[in-house]
This record gives sequence, C-alpha cells and structure tokens, in this order.
Amino acid sequence: MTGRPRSGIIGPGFIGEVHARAVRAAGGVLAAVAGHSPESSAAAATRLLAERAAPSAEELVESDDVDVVHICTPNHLHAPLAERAMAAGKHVICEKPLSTDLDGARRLAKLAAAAPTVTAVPFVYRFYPTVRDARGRVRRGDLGSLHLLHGSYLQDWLSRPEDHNWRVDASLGGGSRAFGDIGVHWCDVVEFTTGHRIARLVARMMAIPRGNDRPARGTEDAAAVLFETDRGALGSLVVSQISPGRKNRLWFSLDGAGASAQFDQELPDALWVGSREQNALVPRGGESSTGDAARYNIVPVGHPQGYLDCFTAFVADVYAATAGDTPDGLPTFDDGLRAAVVTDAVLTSARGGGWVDVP
Ligand code: 4PW
Repeated sequence: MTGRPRSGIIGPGFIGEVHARAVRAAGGVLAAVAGHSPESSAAAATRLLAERAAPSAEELVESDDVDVVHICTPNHLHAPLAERAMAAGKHVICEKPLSTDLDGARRLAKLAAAAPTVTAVPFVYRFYPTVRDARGRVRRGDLGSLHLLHGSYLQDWLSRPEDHNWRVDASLGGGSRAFGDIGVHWCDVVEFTTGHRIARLVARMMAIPRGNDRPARGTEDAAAVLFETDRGALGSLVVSQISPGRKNRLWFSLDGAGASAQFDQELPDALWVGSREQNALVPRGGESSTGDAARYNIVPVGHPQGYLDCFTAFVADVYAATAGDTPDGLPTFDDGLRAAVVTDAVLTSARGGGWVDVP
C-alpha cells in the first residue's frame, strides 16, 4: 500500500458514519461507501463525502481502489463480508460481533491468523488516554494486587416498550443483544487494562415486555454477571440498554490492595485514583500520566477528548499496522473471538443457571 490509506465502508448507519469521520481524521481517504442498495449507497456517499458510491458490498470488497474494508452492517452480515474481504486480500476492520455464533467467530479468527493483511475489531474504549493511564498504573504496581473488578455499562435507548432496532431481533443481531453489543466492550477494556482474564462466571438476563407488534425476539435488555478471574480477583458487571438517563455509561472500578482506579466513559477526561490517604481526579495529559497515555492524548489538554477521538486513534493504529508497525493494544480478530467466547459463556449460564468456565 502506497500513499494515503484508502478505506471503503460497508453499512453507512450510525457506526459507519463514525468510521467515516475517523478515516478522515486519521489521514485516510474515504474511497467508497456501500449501503443496502445502489440508491442508499449514492445517498450515503453524498452524506459521508466519499469519493464514490459502490453499487454493492461485494463490488466494494473486490474493488482495486479500496485497501481497508470497514464492515459496519447489521451483525448477521459481518462474517460473510469479512471472509470475502480477507479472501480479496484486503485489510479488514470488522465491527463486533465477528459472527452471530461462536463457531463463525472461531472460523474468522483462524482465517485472520493465516491472512497476510491487518484484521481488527473496534474495541475503541482501549484508546482513551485515561484507560491507558489506568493500565500503566496497574502494570507499575501502583494499585497492588487487584481484588475486585466491578462496574456497569448502561444505556437507555431501548428503555421504552415501543423502542425498536434490528439488534432486538436475534436472527439479525445474534443471541445476545445487550451483553453482545456493549457488555463485551466492558469485558474487553477491563481485561485489557488489568491483564486479568475472566475465568468463570454466572449470569442472569432480563427483557422488558415489548408488545405484540415489536416482540423482543429472543434478545435480552439487561444482564448481571458475577465472575472470577484467572488471577484471583472477584468481579461483577451490570449491562443494560433500559436504564433511563444513561446514554453510554461504561464505568469500571479496579480495587487493589493499595489503591483503586475508576474510569467513566461519560466523564473520560480524568481518571479517579484513590487510596486510604487521598483521592484525586488525575487529568488526561497530566504529568503523572503513565504507560502510553501520552501517545493517545490527541486533543490539547483543556479541550475535551472523546469517543470520536478514540475511533480516530484506533483507525490511525490500523493504518500504522498496514504500514508494518505493531501498535501495542490494537484489538484484533483474536479479541473479537474472545468477546464471542465470553458472550457464549454468559448465554450458557443465563440459560442453564450455573457457573460456567470461560476457556
Ligand atoms: O459498540 C457500541 C455500539 O454498538 C458503542 O460503543 C456504543 O454502543 C455506541 O453505540 C453502541
């Protein structure tokens, strides 16, 4: 690949638009966009300022003017398109879940391992400087041994019975909706930050009544998960898309023997760090930041840095990887598979009632 990286986006909805902004901000070219029909591609190309509208997803995947394929479609199309893009020799950014079932995710991760191209999944919360700072502090031993990992990921956009989205339908979104859509982000960012792996868990799920015209179609609105890690920590997580007032509150607390650290996605410009002696809100970009926090500090201090900036940093790292770099913490198809494994364990436990080992 020479010159500016050329991206093609399949699926120009909410998340496709986020990808489009990140492509430009990361220095790429938005070469093509594909919607579900030639007409929707044309409208999306105009809206997202792409060089051209692709007549179909298949044409975009095979096209010579695209180096990096971004798959932002409804979930059931992720696996076939990712497989096709890898076969066409493209770099691939595939939204999670890689596949609507575990076997499909395993197959994609195996293909990705053998592919010469970059294959990545946007677990973008890893790209907050304050998350990197928390990771640096854990690694430096500032918190001591981690005893408790706990938190929640709460949204409210499906809290009314009449609220609807394709994700509510298991045949399009996959068997788990709230956990599969946002719970996996929480698990990814906490495992990434702490180095712990969830080893065993027990889960419960619930769904609100949604009326006969808009049934929930087999997906949950909320889940509660209790877990133990491979390194002896106890944890808990509440995931919900029906929590009024919460828009995108991914919050976690890492409680160690000597200190605790807390991150809040709705207030991401500072990391709370506390000990028996003192508590502090450590600002992003502060002199005491640790690890590689400074690398991801891409907006001048004093000017809030947020979700879109995480996406930009992620796409920039994908582009760097396509040029031969190996950015630390780039989420790959292996991380997409990990999310599928944890989701499968959560579903198994919620259906069967007991503790489940997470391989
Ligand atoms: O991946 C998640 C999405 O499916 C996002 O990080 C937030 O929740 C924003 O949209 C949904």
